[in-house]
Amino acid sequence: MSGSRVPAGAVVPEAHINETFQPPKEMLQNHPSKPHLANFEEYQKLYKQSITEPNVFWAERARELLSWSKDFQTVHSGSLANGDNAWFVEGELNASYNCVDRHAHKDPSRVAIIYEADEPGKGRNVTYGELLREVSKLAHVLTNLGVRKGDTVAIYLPMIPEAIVAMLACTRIGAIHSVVFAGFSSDSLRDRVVDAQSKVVITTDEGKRGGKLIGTKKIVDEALQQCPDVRNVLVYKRTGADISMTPGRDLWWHEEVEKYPAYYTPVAMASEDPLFLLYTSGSTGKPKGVAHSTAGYLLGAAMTGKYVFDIHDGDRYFCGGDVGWITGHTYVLYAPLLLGVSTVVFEGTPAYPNFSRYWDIIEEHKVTQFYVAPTALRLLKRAGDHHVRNEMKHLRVLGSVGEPIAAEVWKWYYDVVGKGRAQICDTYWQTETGSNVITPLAGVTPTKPGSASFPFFGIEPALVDPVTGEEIHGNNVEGVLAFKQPWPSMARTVWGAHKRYMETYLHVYKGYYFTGDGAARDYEGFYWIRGRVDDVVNVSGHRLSTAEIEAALIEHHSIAEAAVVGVADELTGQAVNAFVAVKEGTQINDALRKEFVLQVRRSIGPFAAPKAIYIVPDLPKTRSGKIMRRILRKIVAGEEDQLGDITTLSDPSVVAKIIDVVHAQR
Ligand code: 6R9
Repeated sequence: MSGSRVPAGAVVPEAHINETFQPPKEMLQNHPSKPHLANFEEYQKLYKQSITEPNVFWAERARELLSWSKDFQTVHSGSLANGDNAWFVEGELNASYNCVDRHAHKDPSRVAIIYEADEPGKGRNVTYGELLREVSKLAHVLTNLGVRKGDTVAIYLPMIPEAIVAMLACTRIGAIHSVVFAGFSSDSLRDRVVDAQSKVVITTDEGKRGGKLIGTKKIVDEALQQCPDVRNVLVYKRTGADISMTPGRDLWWHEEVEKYPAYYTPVAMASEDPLFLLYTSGSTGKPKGVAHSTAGYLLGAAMTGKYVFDIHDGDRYFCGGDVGWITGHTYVLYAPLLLGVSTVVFEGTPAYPNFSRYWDIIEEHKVTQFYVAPTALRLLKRAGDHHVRNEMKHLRVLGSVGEPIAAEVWKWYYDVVGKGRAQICDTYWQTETGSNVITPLAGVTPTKPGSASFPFFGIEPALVDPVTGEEIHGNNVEGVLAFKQPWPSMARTVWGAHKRYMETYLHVYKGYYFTGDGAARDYEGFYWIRGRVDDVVNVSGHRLSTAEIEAALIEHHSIAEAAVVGVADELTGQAVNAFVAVKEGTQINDALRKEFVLQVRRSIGPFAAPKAIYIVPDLPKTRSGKIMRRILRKIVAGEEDQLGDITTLSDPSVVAKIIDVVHAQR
């Protein structure tokens, strides 16, 4: 990556650099009222204030969008350099009160959750009044199990309303939820339960997704064999399967909640008390428990819900993300419920029972905002336009998240799904940022297909020269993306590893928050996210570390060494390709390759499974033993004529052998 200035158009070679879309006229005409900002100039004015007078800006929004049991005096303290940021310091509030009670008090019959089960037609609605009762009862259950303020609770649940209830019940009593995506293996679950020191795990008997059953309780049982500190497992009956219950440890959700009253007084939490942990992959080591604070995180969710997604009273918001990832935390649960609208909780997949599933849900529930990862859009685009047969005339906003969206996919989303009536919001953010950080505001910001457009309030981006660490000023430049100011919803620490937090995010370029992504700023100031500059691969919007997959492979008794690279993939964005050197005397055959794939599925989860396994005699290494993944990347991309200098390898002849293996498997 170069930090130097380049002529207009060169930084963003995409044909789309000059293709600007204004917020669709029809979106504004069909609007139930009007966007929260009058126009782009108003965004620019407010944005400027959010950077020059952040305390004034955020204090006003925090009091407007959140309900406090005790007001704050100090808006912000600390700095990026010291990693001690604190917001709304003396304030006290409760997340579940903000998401549920205040709306239930006004209108208990308003729908909070639209549950769309895996089987079409098998869902139900949960009103704010009901949600308050469900959350309260479960709060009693957790209290009775000995969960106290500051304790973590592991949640291993599929996409059902109870996942929301469980998360909110934790926040009601001041416990920290630690949701583990129900697609993770028992080993991954075990690691997270141990790292977070969770004593209680909440799960289901089974899950149901795309017509298939998932043995969630069985996976929990396996994980807990190595979690001696877990006292209780609370099991929600989803399918009624015959499962084993360990006496004294395992309890049925439905039996427990019957014991307690349907109101529980929310516990007042300090602004900076942790709200939740969410484990995410970095370029090295074990997954990190990213920790978010209460007030700052909630404010980021509410602010982006309001301004990015243009949420208004009466809206029906559908985020297709899973609560096991940050997108599900912020945009299935917190943003829509903080703003008191209805959120769709979808248990299934976009392909079951057919490729019209999303569009049918949108039509049936008159969805106003839809939010999904490009990987799903690529799949649905490929399936054919005839599956998109619904009018979906209530749609105003179509969001994209998790990976870059290619211009053709962007346009398909705009034309075929949105019929030119909805604004596309390509939202860039991360687990660590808590909420959208570079994104259009629906109804306000002009967009270009493939660009995440402009920074959200309070986000001051900098493009940094990766070599000198100097900021690159002006437009038409490219560098690594960093942020110059703290913002309320930024992660506060890595659970039990603050040093790692400092090293990963705040000490890479002192005084900046480092994203790990490369980006360009075009001649008009639009941002274009280039993808990770570290060893993180993005498969279907799921963030994986190559190091983690390599570690999983090496656990296999036949593998001597492994190197994993991300390869461009038409459907999943990137795919995992693994190169392994096996131990002497190992029989190489297809069954062995399958075993290696299984090893990763078991160790991390099915979504991390390598798409290709290449069994090679040796890996390309420098004389100091460093694996040259760059060479492997070139070979799988079919660019073996552009390998560059390989004479620094300890054994340059392995390259030709690896090329042979790759060719033979094509
Ligand atoms: C929300 C989420 C974060 C990484 C991030 C970047 C990639 C997310 C993107 C995007 C291009 C977008 N990413 N949004 N890349 N355009 N609109 O996905 O969080 O799972 O932590 O992943 O995803 O590489 O650094 P997370």
